[in-house]
Amino acid sequence: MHFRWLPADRKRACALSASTLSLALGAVSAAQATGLAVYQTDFSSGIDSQWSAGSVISDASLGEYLGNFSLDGATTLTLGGLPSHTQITLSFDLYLFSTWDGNNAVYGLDSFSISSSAPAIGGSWTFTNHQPEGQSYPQAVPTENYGGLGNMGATYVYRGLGPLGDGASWTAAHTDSAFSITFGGPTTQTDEWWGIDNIQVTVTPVPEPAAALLLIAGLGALGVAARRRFGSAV
Ligand SMILES: [Ca+2]
Ligand SMILES: [Ca+2]
Repeated sequence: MHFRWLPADRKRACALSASTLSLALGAVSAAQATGLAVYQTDFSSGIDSQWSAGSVISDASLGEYLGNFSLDGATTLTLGGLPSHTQITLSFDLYLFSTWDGNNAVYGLDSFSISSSAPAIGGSWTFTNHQPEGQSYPQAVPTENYGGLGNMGATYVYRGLGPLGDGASWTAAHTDSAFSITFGGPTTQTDEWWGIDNIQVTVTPVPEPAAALLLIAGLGALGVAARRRFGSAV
């Protein structure tokens, strides 16, 4: 920012005002952007009462996770009393066991789905853990992708099963004080199984009224200071 047409004292005042304003706005936008964790578990302490089904499985390489669900199994996490918020974000890991057959018409479809009270967080996809069978994920069936490990029967670990691929999370506009998410659901097959782990739900809080009032008060104080410094011309 340049103030070369102003006297030196006004340059300092404007620079101070601009930096103070940007700090105030920055504080509000940071509060808006920061996610507030409302639920998280790695199942190392067992299963919480918010889950409708599942057992904690202890695996030598995966540690504790919630499982084992057959292809047509399901479990629902229900959260209530969420603080006022504008967005909700979900992240979780998915473990696939046995021989998932993806889009194979004979041994499939082997699919996994999620559905939630935030419609934008949901979907159904096929998975395979061996080629040459194709899977739809991260697209919808019947899209063919070949992301299998090439090792039939290998445990397929998705660290962050997101809408656009591995290593991602789900975010949706959401304001309700309750949120529920169902993992799994009806399928035509039952002969593979899966588990989930490292569940995290965060919300983007509505800016506190106090923060907004503080910003307005700060802007008012800046205006008073400017009038005192520059006289009544403003
Ligand atoms: Ca775990
Ligand atoms: Ca199968």
